[in-house]
Amino acid sequence: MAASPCITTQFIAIDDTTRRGLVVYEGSNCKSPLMPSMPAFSDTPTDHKFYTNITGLSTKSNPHLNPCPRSVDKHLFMIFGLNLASCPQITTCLGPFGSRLSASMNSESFVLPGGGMSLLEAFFKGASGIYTTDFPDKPLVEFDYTNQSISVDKSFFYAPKSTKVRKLKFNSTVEIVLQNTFLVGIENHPIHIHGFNFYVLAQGFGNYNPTRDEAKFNLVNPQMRNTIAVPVDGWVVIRFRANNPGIWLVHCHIDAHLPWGMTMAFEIENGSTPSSILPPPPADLQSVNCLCSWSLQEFVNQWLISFSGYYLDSQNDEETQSERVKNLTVERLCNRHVITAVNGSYAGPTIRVNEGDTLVVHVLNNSPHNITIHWHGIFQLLSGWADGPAYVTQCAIRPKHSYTYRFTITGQEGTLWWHAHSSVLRATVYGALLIRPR
Ligand SMILES: [Cu+2]
Repeated sequence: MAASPCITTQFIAIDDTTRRGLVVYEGSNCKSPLMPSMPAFSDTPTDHKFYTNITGLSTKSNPHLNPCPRSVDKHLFMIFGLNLASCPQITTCLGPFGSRLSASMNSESFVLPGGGMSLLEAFFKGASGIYTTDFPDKPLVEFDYTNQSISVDKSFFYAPKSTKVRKLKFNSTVEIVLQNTFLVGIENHPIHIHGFNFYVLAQGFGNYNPTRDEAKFNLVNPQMRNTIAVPVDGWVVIRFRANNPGIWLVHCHIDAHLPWGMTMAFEIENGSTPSSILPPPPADLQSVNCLCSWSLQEFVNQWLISFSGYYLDSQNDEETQSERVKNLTVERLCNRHVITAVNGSYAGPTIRVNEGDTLVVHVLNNSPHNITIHWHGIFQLLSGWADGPAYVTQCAIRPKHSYTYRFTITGQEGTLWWHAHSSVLRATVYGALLIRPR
């Protein structure tokens, strides 16, 4: 088995070594296995062929499967790409034209809220001034999204900074065209939706064309995902049911692109029955940092401590996990780094649960950074307070403070992961979350 990275951007250095592993069966006398021929790092057609050939499980092999919605209440069209932002005074910025890199969805560059509370707290309290609900259903201006010349067209460089969300009715069915663009940078973007799995109906290249491309929809056994890599020069159509009230972040999962603004959020309204209304927050929500401050300096400092190694001392308990997040000095390849890790380990502890379990995780922040933990791919039905993205569903846990994540894992099983969702700390603060059948 051999593995190499798949990367489409041309502007950053990558570790381009090939990893090889050898499995030797008992009784085998093969001494010199053949090295498979590997695709180029940016071989999008091969990558695309692999991903689009995956189909979903049948209801027989997945007892939790809800059928793909056949009708659509709300159609959205989202474009995304990189942008530039002006450089603050007395600062040197290393982006093109001396500017700072930025990013957007539908030409809105998302900023995390100030104002003393998270988006979810503002939703719960009906507070105004934290966010607005006018995220556009489609790009305000239509253009040739996958025409390479737009990457150098200055009229597309800048996107306004805003905290705009899109309201959705409880239980409505939503279809989204995710359209990649050639804005400033040319790159594959893995788009993640918090709180939901979605069906992938079709994927393709160029600009999405409903007349031509709806015929390609797989409504029989589509892939079900929580994150989809939208290829360079390509698009993906997804569908899901908005059956969970609260605020759910949608963002590119490349570490830098989220804080640059390739982000939006859904506000899913409460339903009309007690079982479809977001419950009040847990009591310890107030112990976290509700100044909601967010600065680029924090981002830059934390970037510098990322990408290193660790040490593990897991205290696995199937029902209650205690995570102690702190900084460690580690040595890898003769270099010494300070990194942030959980329970002294890299990767962090594996959490094993059964479907239907309630998981309780106490996070004690002994690191010098604000931190939160996200449970990637967990539906968080009526437990949005435990979802974790900083300043979205909670304010960050300050150094020397704690917060308890408590949620019931309902209707899903398989291998997921947990990771920090504050700044770029997920580069070292993460681990596996294994959900076994009940
Ligand atoms: Cu991205």
